[in-house]
Amino acid sequence: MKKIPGTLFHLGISSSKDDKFLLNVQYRDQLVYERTGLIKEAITNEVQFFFESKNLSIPRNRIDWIVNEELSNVSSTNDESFIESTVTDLLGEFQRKPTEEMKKIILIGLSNAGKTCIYERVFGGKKPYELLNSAATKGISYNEYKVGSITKPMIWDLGGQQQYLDEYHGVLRSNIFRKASILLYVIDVTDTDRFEDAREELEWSVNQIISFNPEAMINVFFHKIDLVHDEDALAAYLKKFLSQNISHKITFHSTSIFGQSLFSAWSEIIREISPKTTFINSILNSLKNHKDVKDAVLLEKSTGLACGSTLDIKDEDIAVGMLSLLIVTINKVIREMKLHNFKEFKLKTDANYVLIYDVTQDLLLIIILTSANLSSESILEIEEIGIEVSKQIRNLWIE
Ligand SMILES: Nc1nc2c(ncn2[C@@H]2O[C@H](COP(=O)(O)OP(=O)(O)OP(=O)(O)O)[C@@H](O)[C@H]2O)c(=O)[nH]1
Ligand SMILES: [Mg+2]
Repeated sequence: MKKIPGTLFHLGISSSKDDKFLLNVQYRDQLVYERTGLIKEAITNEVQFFFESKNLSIPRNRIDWIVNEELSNVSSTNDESFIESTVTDLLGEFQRKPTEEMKKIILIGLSNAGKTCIYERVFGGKKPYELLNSAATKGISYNEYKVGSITKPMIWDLGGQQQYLDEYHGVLRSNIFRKASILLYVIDVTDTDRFEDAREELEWSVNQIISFNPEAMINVFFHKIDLVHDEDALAAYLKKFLSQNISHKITFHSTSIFGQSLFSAWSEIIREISPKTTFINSILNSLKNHKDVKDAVLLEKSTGLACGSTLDIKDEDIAVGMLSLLIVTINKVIREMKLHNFKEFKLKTDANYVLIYDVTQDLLLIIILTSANLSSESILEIEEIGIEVSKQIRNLWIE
């Protein structure tokens, strides 16, 4: 509010919808006049009429100056219309796509929790050291990603600064949570002073998403776990503390931009939301039923996410990480040596045998055998099965 010099009146302007403004005038803290839906150019006139009706004569250039001062404040703090219009654009985008293949994922948490880094590490292909100076997200950042044609998550990365959280709790609430399939709540495990705030925000977010979609999946990332000494004790404490008022099932993941934890957490999420997962799993499991096959994994090339796997969840972290590294190296060799397209790769060690097949332009099939000492007939048989299974998976995409 700005005081009108020489009077006891104050004038306030705030933005309302569609680039219109709300004008109000107070006299000794009492609201005495209010007009909504004003265009910018009409405000000075409106103020002048008001004062004329009170038989007060205030020079027009002075009113103009005060109005402009107020307007400049409105536009500098005007995140409302910025963020509201972002959400409107996102929703439009979302509604234009066939919803059965789009999955809306809400990435939310307090400021500085690490949400944007999580996205950039997995889907933006960034290295940890490239993420050390990540800037706070202004409003909502929207990203769409195609995971090996398996599923198309649409990820809303919600800036966590207080002014934005207030918006989410207010007018944007239903736009954000409506039609969302997955809540991905990120908490910075080193930010102990804000554990209680984080708990309240999680509780609120869970209630919102569930009210729109009772089937929604809730995931909590205990993030920046690399900075903690006793990871297991802290995870056990936080599980209890954060879920004290929540009855809906929550899946917890301990994550960090360093190492492989984010990739296995996301692999799990991607598999949960993909309609093709059931088929892939049954194909991979039938492969594993072969007496000489230890495990089978279907890997997405650009992210290294496992779209399907028969590995034990506890082994998957390392195995998927190592396989991704191997594949990056193979691709590099092929590129540098101009060897054209990659078809298959066989790795024999003292103890084991690994077969890698190119399935589609986004997917690789990896078969890990039980032993390196198999007869050449057995290996030949599995190689043929590998080619056949690659075909089956490819058909799943072409149909
Ligand atoms: N040690 C460590 N630091 C991390 C990790 N992830 C993110 N950070 C750091 O945390 C800071 C904040 O990361 P952001 O991803 O920008 O946080 P945000 O949750 O998106 O923040 P807002 O956009 O403001 O809501 C950055 O300085 C990152 O370098 C992690 O796994 N370990
Ligand atoms: Mg961010």
